Amino acid sequence: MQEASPAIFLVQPVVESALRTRRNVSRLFSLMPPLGLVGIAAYLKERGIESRVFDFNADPDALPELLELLAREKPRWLGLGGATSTFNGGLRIARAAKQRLPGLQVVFGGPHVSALREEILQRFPEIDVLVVGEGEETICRLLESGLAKAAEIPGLVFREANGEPRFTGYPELLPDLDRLPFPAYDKLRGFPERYRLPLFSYPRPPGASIVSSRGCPYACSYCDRSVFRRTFRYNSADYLYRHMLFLHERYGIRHFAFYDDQFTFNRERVVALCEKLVADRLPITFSCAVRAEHVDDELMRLMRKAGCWTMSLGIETGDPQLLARHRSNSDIAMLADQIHRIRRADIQVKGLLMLGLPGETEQSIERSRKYVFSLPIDEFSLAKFTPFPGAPLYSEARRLGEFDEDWDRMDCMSFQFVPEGLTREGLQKLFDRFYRMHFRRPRVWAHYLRMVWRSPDSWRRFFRHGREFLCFAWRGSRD
Ligand code: B12
Ligand code: SF4
Repeated sequence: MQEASPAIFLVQPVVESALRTRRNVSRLFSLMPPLGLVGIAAYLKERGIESRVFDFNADPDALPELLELLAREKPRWLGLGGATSTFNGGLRIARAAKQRLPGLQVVFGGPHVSALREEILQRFPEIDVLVVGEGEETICRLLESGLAKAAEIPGLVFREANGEPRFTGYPELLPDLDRLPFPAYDKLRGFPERYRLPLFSYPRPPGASIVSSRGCPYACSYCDRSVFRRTFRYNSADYLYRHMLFLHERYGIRHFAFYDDQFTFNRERVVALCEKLVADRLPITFSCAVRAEHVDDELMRLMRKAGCWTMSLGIETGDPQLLARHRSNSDIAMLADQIHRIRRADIQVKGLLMLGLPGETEQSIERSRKYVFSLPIDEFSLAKFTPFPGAPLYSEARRLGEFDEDWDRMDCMSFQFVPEGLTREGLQKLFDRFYRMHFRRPRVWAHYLRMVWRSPDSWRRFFRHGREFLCFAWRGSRD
């Protein structure tokens, strides 16, 4: 049977400035599927609408092929996803595509456009329409009814006859996430082999990332929640188990990385999932991100038994005053206690930190470093704070420091924001010192040594690209 020609090409753009610099190496550290786009592709397919998916993260040189296929298959629509850092990359793809296929209509979705909405249509004439917030139902209705009916479809920003952008309001949230089909992984070229979870974050490949809930009820100052907002909806344990089983049986996935904002927010669901994993002895492992107040000893033990390998925790900063200023429910003593408990449950801990928040000082960085180094954390990641559109701090950033809003560089790998009282060079030095001192600690070396047998594939990958990694570690973060 001949396949129907696609109505839309869905594209995940890449951070273009990173491609030109050493930061491109970060793609070797980790490369994850664009779950939003393949989720939309599966949803459209259920409604009889065909699509193609291009992931420029995996294929940074795919533009000629994309343009060739556009000219041959002539879809009506080009849909682009991505965050702030990939927006300009997406724009360049849209321009080239419109030139190649005049009449092509361009729609953008994802966090960046959901946060800036009307401003985007005002500034970028090459974009025809935006999908704001949860995208599945809105894009489906747009493709079925066309731009002429845009005013009747919630979740869009479109141009009225006078050229003024108009937001039709947030769409009703999908009431039951279990009704969503599994993402269309088959639309990703080379899935799962070409995709890779972050180095040392899994015991055995292949791995896959999953997002099994939407929204977060907290309101941290640095976090953009313009897509799923402050609700919390989730897949049931049964759906999630079937999803994992599908990925295990169809693609041989052996490690699952849950990228939920709040994996354990609903305790019963995690208990039910873990009990099923234990009972059925599925030979898999998983990692997830949790908030310290949403795990307890009993849950940790069960999760460990079910295959939990690592828990990531947002620490952000070890300076109590700075933390209280930026994060809901901050209690660094409780956080420390929970980290010890997770370690005692034999689950690895990854700490997620940020440097350069408004109010940061040399002293707060030192306090943060001492706090983190006093804890049994196996790994940590130190992001350079960036005020993203949609985050509460975005509108205040210019008042609280120096903010160079260069979207291409807003990938948390350079200091686009410098808090009052510090300089960019000074911050960079403190950042380098933090990492240097981290890597001088024997427990850190012991951790990587243990990885020789705990995650041999990571070491294989490391040696295969050793030169690039070392070069990146030495200079990459300063590009
Ligand atoms: C997994 C994840 C990653 C992964 C993989 C990303 C990938 N390949 O897609 C990794 C770890 C690599 C990553 C990296 C980064 N991430 Co990230 N990430 C996430 C996370 C946790 C989940 C994304 C996801 O898959 N969600 C599930 C799907 C279903 O939702 P979705 O992608 O939003 O898609 C829906 C809608 O947005 C919309 N939609 C999306 N695309 C499109 C396209 C079209 C055409 C349409 C119509 C609709 C549409 O419809 C979809 C279905 O409802 C989100 C937070 C979150 N909870 O969403 C942050 C998030 C997207 N990341 C963020 C950031 C800041 C980053 C980094 C810059 C820094 C960092 N945190 O490390 C880097 C840079 C990435 C890059 N190169 O651009 C921010 C983005 C903020 C912003 N305004 O830019 C978020 C929102 C976190 C936050 N709350 O601040 N990230
Ligand atoms: S940082 Fe985490 S806890 Fe805070 S609002 Fe964002 S997702 Fe929620």
